[in-house]
Amino acid sequence: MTVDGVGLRIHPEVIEALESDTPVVALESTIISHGLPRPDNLRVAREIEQTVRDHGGVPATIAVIEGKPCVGLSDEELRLIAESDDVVKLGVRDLGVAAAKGLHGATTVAATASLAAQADIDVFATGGLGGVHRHARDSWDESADLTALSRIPMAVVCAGVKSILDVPATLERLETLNVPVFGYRTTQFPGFYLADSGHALEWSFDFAEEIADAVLQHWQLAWPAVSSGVLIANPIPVEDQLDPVLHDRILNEALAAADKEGIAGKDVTPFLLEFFHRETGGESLRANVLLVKRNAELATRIAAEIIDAAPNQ
Ligand code: PSU
Ligand code: MN
Repeated sequence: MTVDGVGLRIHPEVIEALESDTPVVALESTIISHGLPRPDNLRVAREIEQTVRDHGGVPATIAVIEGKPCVGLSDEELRLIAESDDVVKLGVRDLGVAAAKGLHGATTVAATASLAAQADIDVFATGGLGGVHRHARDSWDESADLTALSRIPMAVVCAGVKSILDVPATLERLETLNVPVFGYRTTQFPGFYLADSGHALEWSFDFAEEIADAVLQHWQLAWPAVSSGVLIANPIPVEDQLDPVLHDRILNEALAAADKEGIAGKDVTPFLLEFFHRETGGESLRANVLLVKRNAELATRIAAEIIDAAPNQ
């Protein structure tokens, strides 16, 4: 049912899609294991995959199974990532350790983009990107998602970054790292649960075709000086966003709780996400599911346009 590549297992459906110019969209697995609450996470993971299929694409959810980086998972593997307590969160630097120790692992945006690029996938859909944490001046806590995107030519569709982060600092770092940020039908950087983070973007596009064109031109013109990714920011519609008053209250409580409990390192993001899901009584989950599916749809359309513009490149 699956094929072994060099160090990577690529699902035959994904190989076939890549060979036949069918849009392939990479999906991360940390959102399943550490970003969404059980038991909804498995259902949501399946729905995200189905969204890609509904728009004519093939999903490639990426994770590490018994030490093997896998691009495209069986339903049984998706269930393992969603339900097992033995799934560790893996950044790029953890991939070698996980392989050597034969661990099961869920990949962050950084690790997913890295493995997707090795499989020749160009487009990746997620919910929120990691970024610069608040008080990073003291903690030095900046997600490796940012440096990964500075080196991996991947078009990443997200709904911004969560307000648990320092949003303007994250945007500044993306500039330094040569990662362009495009707003899809918005001139404002989205705030994940909220349509608008309050920070303006320089570039906005209204059509997937234009985004694909700009992405391909970026990869042509920036190379070989840089081979960076592109961030496409797709806001949740205002009518579907989390109530801003509820959002601000929970955010302050979450940050205070993390501080009080001394949460540090890779545990910070999962802690804050879980706090939100628990304390908003399902509202944050509703918004999260909606925005990830919208991102999966847009990513599939961009992947199709990239193929139209540069078939079998
Ligand atoms: N932000 C979200 N949901 C998530 C994550 C971030 O809104 O699930 C996950 C992603 O996998 C992201 C990772 O790559 O957290 C970033 O973790 P860290 O801050 O430890 O780099
Ligand atoms: Mn961190």
